[in-house]
Amino acid sequence: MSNDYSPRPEHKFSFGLWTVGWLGIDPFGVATREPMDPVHAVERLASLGAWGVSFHDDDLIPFGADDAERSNRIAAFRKALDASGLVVPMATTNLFTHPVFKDGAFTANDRDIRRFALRKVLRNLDLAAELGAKTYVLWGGREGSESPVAKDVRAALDRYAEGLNVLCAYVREQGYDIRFAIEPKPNEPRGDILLPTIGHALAFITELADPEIVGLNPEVGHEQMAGLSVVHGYAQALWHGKLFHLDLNGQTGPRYDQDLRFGNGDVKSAFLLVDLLEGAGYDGARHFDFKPARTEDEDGVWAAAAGCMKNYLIFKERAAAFRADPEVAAALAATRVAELSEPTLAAGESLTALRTEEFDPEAAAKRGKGVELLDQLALEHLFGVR
Ligand code: GLT
Ligand code: MN
Ligand code: MN
Repeated sequence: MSNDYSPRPEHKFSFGLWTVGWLGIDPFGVATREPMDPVHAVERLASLGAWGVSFHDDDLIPFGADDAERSNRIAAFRKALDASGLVVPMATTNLFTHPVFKDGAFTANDRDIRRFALRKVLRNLDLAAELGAKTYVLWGGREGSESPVAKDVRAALDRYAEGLNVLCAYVREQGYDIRFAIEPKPNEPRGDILLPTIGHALAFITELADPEIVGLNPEVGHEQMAGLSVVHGYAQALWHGKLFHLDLNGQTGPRYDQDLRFGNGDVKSAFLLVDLLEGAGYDGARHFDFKPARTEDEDGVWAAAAGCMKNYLIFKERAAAFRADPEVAAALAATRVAELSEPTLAAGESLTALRTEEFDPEAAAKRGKGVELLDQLALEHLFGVR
């Protein structure tokens, strides 16, 4: 087992400013930490071995700031990026904190609020392009309802699609090298959020005017909040060519959005997700969207950020060991995993050949599938005992 789990820029680890900068405010308590200067966050992330930093407009420029303050903040951030070598792979818009968005942004019933939301995104898209971001995330946390009586869901989806169509057309018109990534979440802060899962979002994208530049930013914990398999969900996003970006974190089953450090929570899913991403050659950002526990001071924040990256590298090394183990190869062969890649019909084969084939279902039904042994080997590699 190798012991070099030191993160380096080529690993493409990135963090949202809002993650390490989370103040620890929750529905029951006030902040437990001081606000963090984005410049400080950039410096510390770079020194830990991260590659990138992402931001919401309001993480960088306080809501309502005047033009002078806006330029100063952007200039300081840019200077820190240049000095540290950190890049901005992704940016996004805060369409959820200010009370104006309490009934949604792109899908607010009030048309003037929807128009304001679009203006806010357009403005930050210009900044994202200026800072070199290639992905623009859309997390519609406030797009939803507590009562479907007060929200015409079909009209809301029309307006959601309209908003995305406007943004795609703008990006094309400006010649920006930016793609959009929708982040699904089933609930919280709304009782029910629109586009609640990877599957809903994938279906929605097919109805857009320019589906090519719209994909997904799935978050580990959000799929688990919906009680779904993270590995199945990410694999399907990959299959559709829509895994544009991702949010790595931890969650323990369906409950409130825990945003645990990556590796905490459902360890097995985290390990198998890294195995999937590395095996599929995913080459985008390994972006962490987590909240350092409210119990922590700033040292704890950096311990958590370092832990996210280290855990990813441990899982990556464990997955490589699992894949290289001859006993695993034999177990995989016994479960016929590779056989699934063989088309069910041979090229040009007639249905007559299929329909007249000899087959003994009783004998086939008796075959054991060898899953328990294979899964046990995966766990032993994860535990580090092989
Ligand atoms: C917010 C949310 C996240 C989203 C971010 C993007 S902000 O913290 O909980 O899941 O990824 O807007
Ligand atoms: Mn979350
Ligand atoms: Mn997220």
